[in-house]
Amino acid sequence: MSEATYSGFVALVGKPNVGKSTLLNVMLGVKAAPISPKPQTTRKRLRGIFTEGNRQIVFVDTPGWHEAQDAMGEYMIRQITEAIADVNIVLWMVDLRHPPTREDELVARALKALKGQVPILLIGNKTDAAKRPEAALEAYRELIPGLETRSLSAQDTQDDANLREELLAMLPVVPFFFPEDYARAEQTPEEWAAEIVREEAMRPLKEEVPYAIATKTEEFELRDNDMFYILVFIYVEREGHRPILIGSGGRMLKEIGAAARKQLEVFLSKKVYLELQVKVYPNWRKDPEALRELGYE
Ligand SMILES: Nc1nc2c(ncn2[C@@H]2O[C@H](COP(=O)(O)OP(=O)(O)OP(=O)(O)O)[C@@H](O)[C@H]2O)c(=O)[nH]1
Ligand SMILES: [Mg+2]
Repeated sequence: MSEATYSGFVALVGKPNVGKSTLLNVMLGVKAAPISPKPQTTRKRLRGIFTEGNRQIVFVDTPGWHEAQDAMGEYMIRQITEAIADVNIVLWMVDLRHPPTREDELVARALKALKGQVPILLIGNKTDAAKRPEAALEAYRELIPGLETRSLSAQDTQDDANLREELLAMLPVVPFFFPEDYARAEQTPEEWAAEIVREEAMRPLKEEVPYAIATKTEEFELRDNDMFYILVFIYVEREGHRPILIGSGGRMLKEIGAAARKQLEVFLSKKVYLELQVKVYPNWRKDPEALRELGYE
């Protein structure tokens, strides 16, 4: 007799930079999503699959909720609203280092419409760095009264394991959505490589340049010498961004490449030859057609 299976979708939602992708990665035990100290790192929703025995959680990481300024922003908001349309549990993540901001209020307004239809758990994150976490959590709680709340540090694997146990216990009896041995994130190696390059490129860049970047993997192959050859194009919005990204004597681009290659080699367990090429795609963020070409469709 086959055993019953428990399974469901859990969306990670909240304003930019609260730690949604950090939580996803720790929950999965692999680096699936890019993370950075800058807001609006995640641009696409990403499903991550955790399977243990007869229970499976499909986590859905989403971009940070903000007021869209251009076609890229509108795409990101659509990614969130589509992601939460059909999930079993919504985790609303907030940053306990400070009380709610206008962006948290924006998220709360949108989530209020879901109340009663789907369980929403308010997750207060970054307890490790918060001065007055209880007071902050109380202020967030007032935005949508009556929610269940948890406080944690997403960087703490034990905190995450505790939350995962709770979530596993909340799942309905349904067949698994993904095979037991399915990869932990629903993403091609090409997509992942492009995201890792974008993560590493965002790190040293300042002001609007990190947001003017898009990355796309053009080649990804295992060659005869048992090394992966990976070619990634980095698109910028203006000719003036090109020298900023390349850096004096090519130093910045070299450092971005070295850091990304290191991550790719860990993931692929093989040597990687990573080539980066910088391209200009004027005003791509404002152009829906350009977004599609760059993989945001
Ligand atoms: N101190 C502390 N920092 C954290 C914690 N969780 C995440 N961070 C940091 O917060 C920053 C943002 O983390 P992300 O996981 O990229 O946040 P996000 O919510 O996915 O951000 P967007 O994709 O931009 O919406 C990074 O610098 C993380 O290292 C935590 O528990 N404690
Ligand atoms: Mg993110």
